[in-house]
Amino acid sequence: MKTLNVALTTLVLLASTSAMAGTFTDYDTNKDGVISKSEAAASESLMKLFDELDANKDGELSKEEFNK
Ligand SMILES: [Ca+2]
Ligand SMILES: [Ca+2]
Repeated sequence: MKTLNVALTTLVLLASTSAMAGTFTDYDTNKDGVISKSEAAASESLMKLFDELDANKDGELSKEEFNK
């Protein structure tokens, strides 16, 4: 059981590290090249910035919009 716990902890740490890195591909979970609002919801801080970043107001973030 101890081994399993260590493995799970490692997974959680890895997951939170990649969330914190916050790269475009991390958020674009369905890999369609844009971040939808539901994908952005994975990050509270991204969600707060979403409307600001969505320059053309189409409800999705392109890579260009995300990198601003
Ligand atoms: Ca997407
Ligand atoms: Ca947009």
